[in-house]
Amino acid sequence: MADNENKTNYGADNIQALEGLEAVRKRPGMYIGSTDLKGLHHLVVEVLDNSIDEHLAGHCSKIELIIHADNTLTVKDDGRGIPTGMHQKLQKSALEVVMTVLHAGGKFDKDTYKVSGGLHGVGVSCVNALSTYLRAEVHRDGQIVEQTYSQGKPTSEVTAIGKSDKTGTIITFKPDDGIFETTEFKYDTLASRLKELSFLNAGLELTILDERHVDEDGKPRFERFFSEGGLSEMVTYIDANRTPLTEKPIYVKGRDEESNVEVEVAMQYNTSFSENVFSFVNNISTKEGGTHVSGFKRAVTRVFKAYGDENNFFKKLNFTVSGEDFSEGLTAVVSVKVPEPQFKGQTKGELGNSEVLGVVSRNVGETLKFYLEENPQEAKRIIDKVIIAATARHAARKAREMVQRKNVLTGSGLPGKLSDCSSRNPFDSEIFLVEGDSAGGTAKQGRDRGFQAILPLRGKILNVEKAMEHKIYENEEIKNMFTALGVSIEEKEGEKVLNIEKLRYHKIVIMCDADVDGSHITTLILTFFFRFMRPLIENDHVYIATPPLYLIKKGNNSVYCWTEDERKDAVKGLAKGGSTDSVKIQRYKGLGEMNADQLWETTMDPDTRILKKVTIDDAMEADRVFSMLMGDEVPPRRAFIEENAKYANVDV
Ligand code: 0RA
Repeated sequence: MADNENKTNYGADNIQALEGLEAVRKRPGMYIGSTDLKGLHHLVVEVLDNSIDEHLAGHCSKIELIIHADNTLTVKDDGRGIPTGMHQKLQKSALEVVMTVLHAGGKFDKDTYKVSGGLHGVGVSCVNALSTYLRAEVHRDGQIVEQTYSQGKPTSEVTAIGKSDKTGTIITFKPDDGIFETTEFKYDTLASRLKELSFLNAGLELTILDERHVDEDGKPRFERFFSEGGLSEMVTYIDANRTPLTEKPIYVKGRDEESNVEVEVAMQYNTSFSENVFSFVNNISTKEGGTHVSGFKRAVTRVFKAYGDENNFFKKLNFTVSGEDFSEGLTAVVSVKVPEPQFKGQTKGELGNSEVLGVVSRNVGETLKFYLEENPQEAKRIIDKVIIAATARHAARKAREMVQRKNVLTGSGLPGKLSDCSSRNPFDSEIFLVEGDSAGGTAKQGRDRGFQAILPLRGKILNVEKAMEHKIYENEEIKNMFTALGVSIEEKEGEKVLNIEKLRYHKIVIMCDADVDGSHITTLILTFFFRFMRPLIENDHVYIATPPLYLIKKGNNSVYCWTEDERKDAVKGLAKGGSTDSVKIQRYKGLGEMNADQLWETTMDPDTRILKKVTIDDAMEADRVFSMLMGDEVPPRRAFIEENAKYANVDV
């Protein structure tokens, strides 16, 4: 037990018993958030978190994840193993208690775990309750012990099945298809979580094996994630397609004795204009930030401002620099470990613990101050960048105010190009952002004007990844989007926030040609939404229309097709076994090649169209993709587009 700080010998009796598992099956949403794809993956996260806790306690160096051919999943770790001794009060093996009693993960026992994982923190017993089959295998005290379950109930005794000189836990489970909408795991979702975990836990090895996808040599898809550099390496990875201002990220690590809060930060400035702060509490991403992010920003502003003032760098400015000037072109990862985290906000993605703010601010402040003193050249480069940001912000505010003032001056303020719908109820109103005036005209004729509005956008909209902020607010197409949508950027406590209270349409549909240019324009519009109107994506308001690729005709019969397979089937179907010569194939390249009726039928009619919802599963990957697609470096962009050319748009 030498490496266990708390010197508590974790035995079977430390595990507290609480509730039964029926509650979990009755109301799964209450425990794992939802029963959709997200809920399904939450099961994996829940098991993984237990293994990560073993790593944080200093007992686990490797975690293996296996997706089996039938979507059964295995998580294997080399931690201490779930205790298997007799639980005195319950007269059962501790293993059975951990697996079958809610909240019996030991996590609620503060002496045992330095940090508790899991956003919901419900433990493996929930996973067990929601699985038709689960098997736990524990290597501990020289033995291998197993037990199996179904829907949370044991289907065997806790049985010793052999000897082992190792320790660890292997959990294999099959999610209940009577509970989940889908039970098919997504490789990318799981792999990117493992990648993230490898950065957050330097030195921990994580692997994923997908037995569903076997290559030509019969080998299943496999990846290994391991980071020696941790958060600094993560920042370098995120900024792979940006130009850094300094040679290496600035790294901060500290711990507060009193609160037992641990702080780890890596940060680096680059030549771009966007701010990218990713934050985590106990390895869980906090999308809405919280006290740890506030503490970080406070320290950055305070230290840089004091340094600039002391050295008279800001003398020539006739206005004061503000907090946001210090975060332009800043990429940072803020990771804290908090013994009893409190999560707030609608999606519980914001840290609430007030003690964390001071701890982060103090630790980051000290390291930064030291860094600036030690590295005057880098410091000067960063301050110069801050001065440019402040000057640009000044210009941008004026431009933004112009856009917003103009609204008030011109009555309704709606752009002249907008063909609005008659409904004034945002809940059932839709707006189509259409590439080009001509397609805009067709869409205008084809739409249901009751609830569908059309805003044509001229050609390629501004690339916001490269442009200065004030240029963005001066851009005609972007101004039109702000005013048509009814959203505005406001400043609250020095931070820009998007006000979507007056959003005029709850569905915003990007409709572009199904060719390379069209997907480029879609990407430009998405980049704009991602950087300037992200809450619209986060609240499920943004969609992509999918016009068909082909119209297959024979005589009076015709079929629309969206894929190559559909095209082949349609040609065969219409030929009815006869010659295919009389079957006409029309390839649609542009929306303009369809008439108004066809466009309505295939792409706009809610009963028949296919809309793709734009989501941000993984903000880090989305940021990398956008900075790559729209940034300075050409080679990675070309490689990406060549690789993904078939799949018209970027999956975010
Ligand atoms: C309860 C107590 C201890 C560890 C675990 C549960 C545990 C659970 C899982 C789930 C997957 N892998 C796991 N590894 C460990 C503490 C054990 C001790 O103090 O020896």
